[in-house]
Amino acid sequence: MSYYTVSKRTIIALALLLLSTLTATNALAQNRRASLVVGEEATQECNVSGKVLLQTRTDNNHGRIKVTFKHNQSEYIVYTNRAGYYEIPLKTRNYDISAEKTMYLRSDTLGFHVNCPQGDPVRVLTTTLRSGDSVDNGIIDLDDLNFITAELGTECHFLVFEPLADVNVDCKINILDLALVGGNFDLSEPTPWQSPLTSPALSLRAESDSE
Ligand SMILES: [Ca+2]
Ligand SMILES: [Ca+2]
Repeated sequence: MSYYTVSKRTIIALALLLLSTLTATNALAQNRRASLVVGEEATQECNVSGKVLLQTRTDNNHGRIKVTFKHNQSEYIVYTNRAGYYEIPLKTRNYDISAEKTMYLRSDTLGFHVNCPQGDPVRVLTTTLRSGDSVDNGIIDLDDLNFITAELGTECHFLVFEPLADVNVDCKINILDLALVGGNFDLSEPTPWQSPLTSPALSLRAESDSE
């Protein structure tokens, strides 16, 4: 009888000890999983890349275009290379994106979600900036037409030449520049960003290398 009692107590004690050990282990594992998830979200980062085109420019010399990714009060700025390509490391977040350059209307897209996936780290974001804002005030209107009209007939080898009036950057200020302003007349910034495209990194790099 005594042997049975001791054994029963021992079994109960062992069971309680085992239960508390399992509970503690499970809690520890849960805490570890939680901290891993938080840590992963905080450090997920990938290269976001794309191209900004300038309307009417076909010479592959787009100059450096400013692209800004904004998240809350933080701004992440990158400049394109002269062919219009950019690449910037960003974390998984929502961003308001702007592309801007003098003489062109700014292009915006709001709340774009950058989600850095495993094994496919690059997203391709492309837009085209509208030309004709020679009087650089964010709207294409009569002021721009008058500004260009005053420079008609001049070419860039003249002693006096106003590059801001040369909308298509062909070294001549003529009817083509006026026509481009006419085509965008009354547009104002921001113009919408083109639908963001998602594509593997290889597509962008292949396109870039071919130019
Ligand atoms: Ca203007
Ligand atoms: Ca021109």
